[in-house]
Amino acid sequence: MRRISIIGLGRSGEAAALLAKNDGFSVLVSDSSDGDDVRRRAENLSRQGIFVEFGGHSEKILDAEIIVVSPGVPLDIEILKEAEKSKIPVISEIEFAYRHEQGKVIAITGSNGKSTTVTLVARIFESAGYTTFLAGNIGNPYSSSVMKTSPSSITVLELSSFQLEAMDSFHPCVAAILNLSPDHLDRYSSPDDYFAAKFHIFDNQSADDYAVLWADQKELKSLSERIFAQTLFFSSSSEVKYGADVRNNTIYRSGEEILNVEKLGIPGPHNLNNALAAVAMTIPFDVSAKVLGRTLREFKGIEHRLERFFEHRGIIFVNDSKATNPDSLKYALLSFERPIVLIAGGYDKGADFSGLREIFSKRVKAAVFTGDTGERMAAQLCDVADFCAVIWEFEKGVRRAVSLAAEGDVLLLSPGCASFDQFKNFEHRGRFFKEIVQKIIAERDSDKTAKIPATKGN
Ligand code: UMA
Ligand code: ADP
Repeated sequence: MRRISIIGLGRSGEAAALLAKNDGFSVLVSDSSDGDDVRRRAENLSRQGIFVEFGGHSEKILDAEIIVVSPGVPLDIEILKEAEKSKIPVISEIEFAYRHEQGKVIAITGSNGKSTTVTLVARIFESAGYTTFLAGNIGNPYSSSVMKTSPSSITVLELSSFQLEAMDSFHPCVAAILNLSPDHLDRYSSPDDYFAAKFHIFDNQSADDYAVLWADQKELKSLSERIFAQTLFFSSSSEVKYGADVRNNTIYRSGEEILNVEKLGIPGPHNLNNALAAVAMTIPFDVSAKVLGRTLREFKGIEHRLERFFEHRGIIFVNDSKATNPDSLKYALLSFERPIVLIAGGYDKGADFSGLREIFSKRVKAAVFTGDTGERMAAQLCDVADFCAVIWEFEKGVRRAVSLAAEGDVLLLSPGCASFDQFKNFEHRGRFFKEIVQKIIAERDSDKTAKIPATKGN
């Protein structure tokens, strides 16, 4: 029997194990942790005849003809070095799933805007009548949906830099890099290393395929010389012949009018770029201007991305928990005209926040820095905000920020950092933030009510 080893028993590892079992492999899954989530998944897989080890990676992994790695597993761990010595091929979960793909793949990467753009692209193709699957970094492992694909289906894949490592035959017919800014410096030795992982998205493309790039970013424009596919550009500041641009405040697709910018359902300059990227990606397919325009109007974005979830006494409350690097925080600050009371900070990925000084001085009325990066962010930014506080504990930080907001302000959670110092993930942080805000407001309102003397009845 053919043997396969899978490293990491998170969402990707579990899905890859089931796919491999379905292929007829004898499957071993190995996880370095022995936490509750791993044990729960291990129980599920064991019931289906899949062998699982946890609490460490043993040499048993090497008794396989192929090793599949989950995205969160760095490729330089000891057991993978052993695998390399033994010449056992190591591939990513995405590459493994792709080997089962029956239809076309649109793959999207970039430092920011991936989830918003893949969701929008999937909506557009669904509206145009295509059988569409949405998978990858967005949270649905590709291995879970790939067996449902058919020659006429389209899979829209969100790919992180981690997922683009250890690729081999992966070949999307449309591949896009939305933008590049430094991130994940806890895993990569330099921004260039991280960018290089992203460039793998174009590796297997040929002249029949399409590469979609942001024309306004110099590094991406110059990349087009190294691409074999046909290039489609998108730009909000200059005209492009093939691709998507803005003319007279209207979105165009290769010269064809699509929608007035004011009617776009998602706010902010960054979301205009995401929408333009999505428009460019429809060029190789049969998607009418009418369907495209309607979907761009109706799509209102996704949870935890500049999500206006509440308005109270003239203060707008916004949850941007998915802002996990300095660039996404910058765009959040650019998206509001009102004074901003900001809650930022979180898990330390080694990012540098000094590039935000100018925008801070213009837009931030008060900043509360929380979590592991709080002190460092404060050292880089406090002197340019009107008011600044450092409070490690998230809930206490939110309470302080709410006390600083007044009518006409935006109270914005846009951490600029990952969440793992105090939360399971960015969704957990965003949901907690929304709950705690409602609780604080309810407490304040009931306090005020208690202080109003009861009116005398007659
Ligand atoms: N593990 C090992 N050995 C190691 C390191 C980790 O066994 O050396 C184990 C951990 O103990 C854990 C498991 O690996 O049990 C976790 O694997 P994973 O981190 O790959 O997590 P998954 O649940 O499979 O989720 C992954 C993506 N996670 C990461 O890239 C960190 C999810 O992206 C993705 O949605 C999912 O696959 C489905 O494709 C999340 C993410 O944070 C949202 N992505 C980063 C981001 O967006 O910034 C890149
Ligand atoms: P990703 O999946 O790449 O993390 P998301 O769509 O989830 O992207 O958005 C993550 C964060 O980045 C949010 O705070 C969002 O407001 C911001 N953002 C979205 N699109 C862009 C963009 N094109 N450029 C910069 N920031 C962006």
